[in-house]
Amino acid sequence: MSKTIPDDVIQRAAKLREQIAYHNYRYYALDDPEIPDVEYDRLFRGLQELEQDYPQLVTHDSPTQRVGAEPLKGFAEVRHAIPMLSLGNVFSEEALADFDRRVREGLGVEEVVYCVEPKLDGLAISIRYEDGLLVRAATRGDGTTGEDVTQNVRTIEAVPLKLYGDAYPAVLEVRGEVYMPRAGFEALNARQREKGEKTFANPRNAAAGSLRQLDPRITATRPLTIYCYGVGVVEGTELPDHHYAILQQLKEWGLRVCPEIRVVRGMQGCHHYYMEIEDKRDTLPYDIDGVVYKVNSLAQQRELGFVSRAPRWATAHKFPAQEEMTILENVEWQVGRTGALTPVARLLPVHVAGVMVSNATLHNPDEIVRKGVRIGDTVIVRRAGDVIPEVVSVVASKRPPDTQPVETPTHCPVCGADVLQDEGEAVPRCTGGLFCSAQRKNGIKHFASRKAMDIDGLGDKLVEQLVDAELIKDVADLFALTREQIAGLERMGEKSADNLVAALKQSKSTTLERFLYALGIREVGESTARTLANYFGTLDKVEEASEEQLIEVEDVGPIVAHHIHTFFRQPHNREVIDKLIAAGVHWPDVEVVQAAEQPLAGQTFVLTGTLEAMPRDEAKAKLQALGAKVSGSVSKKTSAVVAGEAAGSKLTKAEQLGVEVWDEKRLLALLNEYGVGD
Ligand code: 9MJ
Repeated sequence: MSKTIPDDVIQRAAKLREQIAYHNYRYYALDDPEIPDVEYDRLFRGLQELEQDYPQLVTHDSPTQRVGAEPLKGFAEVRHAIPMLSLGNVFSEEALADFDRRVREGLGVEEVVYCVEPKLDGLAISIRYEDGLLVRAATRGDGTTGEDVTQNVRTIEAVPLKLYGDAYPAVLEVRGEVYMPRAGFEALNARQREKGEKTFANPRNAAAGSLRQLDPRITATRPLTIYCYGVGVVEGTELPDHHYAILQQLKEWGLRVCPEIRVVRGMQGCHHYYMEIEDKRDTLPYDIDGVVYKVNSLAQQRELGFVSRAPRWATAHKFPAQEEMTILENVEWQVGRTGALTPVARLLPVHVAGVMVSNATLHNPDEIVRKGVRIGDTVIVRRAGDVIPEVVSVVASKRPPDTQPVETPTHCPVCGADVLQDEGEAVPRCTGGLFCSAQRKNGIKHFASRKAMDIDGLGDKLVEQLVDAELIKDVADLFALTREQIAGLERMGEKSADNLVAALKQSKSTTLERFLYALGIREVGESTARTLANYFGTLDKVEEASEEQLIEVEDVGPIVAHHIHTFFRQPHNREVIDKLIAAGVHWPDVEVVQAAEQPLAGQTFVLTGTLEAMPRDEAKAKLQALGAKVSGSVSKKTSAVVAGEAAGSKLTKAEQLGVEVWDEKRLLALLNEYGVGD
């Protein structure tokens, strides 16, 4: 016997569902949450508790009922009443011009207005709502028939089980892309690795594998989400007559639509958009493989019609492929500044996104095992943006019979010292220390680099020549170099020797944070070096600090503290530091400002565009000195975006999110207020 439900409980449950629906709408559709996550969780748990006490309250569309069903034996087929389209492709500006010309000629107009969208790299899906309730979700399949993945799609929190509001059509099929954001993908792979389970080669495969699970409880643990970009069957209500307006309408019903979607004029507008998105590609939180152009007017879409399954009114403009196949010819081990051995794949050269690639990183021995890479294998290499190309996976079906295993060396390939891998460490290391010329060379390269001592003209090749010619053994020897010694080297003339001597002299005047960073202490990057400089103020205090004192510093944990402490306990390191100071390397002491006294503590700024008064790096350093964080991307947490000349997408994002936008004058006024303006 189930107990009767008191009226106030019914009302409370209804109220909670209404609140949860509203906050889901704010969070997913508007990307503008009104309440913190903990408050949302409280509402959700409140509803769960009521439903536990009164199971009759549970409805199929309750937000608590995402994962319910038992595993399936297989997926049923679903016929799409309106086929799911495929898109034609263009790969060049010329092909885009052809597409636009065909559209203009087909319509007999001078200029066409397009809706332009990022092309998400996920899985196309169609979700059917009847009277606002999610009744079926199907994959695209061949466009006519797909697979019924309703149980799995119900577990995606960004997909409403019930449309928001009440003005929705009796029947609505929404179409969109289910995808896995990059951060979720990385986290999923990390979890899979920990459990010793299969990892995924890229977010697309991870999304596909997650959506095609027979057990929805597994799908529910996968960080999937969705962006909607179209509709299929619609009954009972007229939708707007322009594509962009339809997408805005979908948002009103609680469906997620990509915020990068715009309306542009003509092929020029399309081309600008392509370049803007290509520029942004690496900073987007999800993978895309191009952009999509769609004629915005539905009347014009109808007029243009289809060629077989692809519409004449839309096309995809693909970015050059970031992944290609090639052969792994050998693996060599590079020795870094701290002795870390990195396996580098020597590849049969292959063009990837317009660049010839013949080397790619394999990261570390664990990754080699995880990917099952053997020498002679056909592998997939990926080159994304400015990052080093990497071997992503092996094409197992192409493995020839005579492949060789990749073995971690037992001795350093450069100096012959033992190679050891500490418990819990991902990388093996050469134990040769400064006896190893590779470690020495890389330490010196780091010391000279732009963000360290910034020694202009002292490039990697020159450091190698200097070490090989035994003109320098450590970084302090740099300052004893004479123009004659330098000019005597291959490919160096008197002029470049003079320039280098001058650059060395100039670099002696530095800052404590640069100097600390330049020392190349393990795990001490730019940001830790800055924190240490600001916290301790002088080199002596950093050198003398105990591990306990170091741990007190923000962002310094026990491991980093141990590395710093150990570094300054090595007589050799102390000697080099003394030699550097004796050679004239100097910096002003840093005025120590306690965190609480830092006037801009807790504030985050984003700098964009060109500043007139000072380079962005300098403005960044000044803001940081006052305790502010300076970030590369705009979010709702950003205190202000400082927009210089020709500011682009970050400015747009700030405007969309309602983040304060400052001009340079306002920034200077703030810096002047604290006496750091110039
Ligand atoms: C993706 N993949 O992001 C379409 N798509 O429109 C967008 N795909 C599409 N639109 C019609 N943004 C067929 C496919």
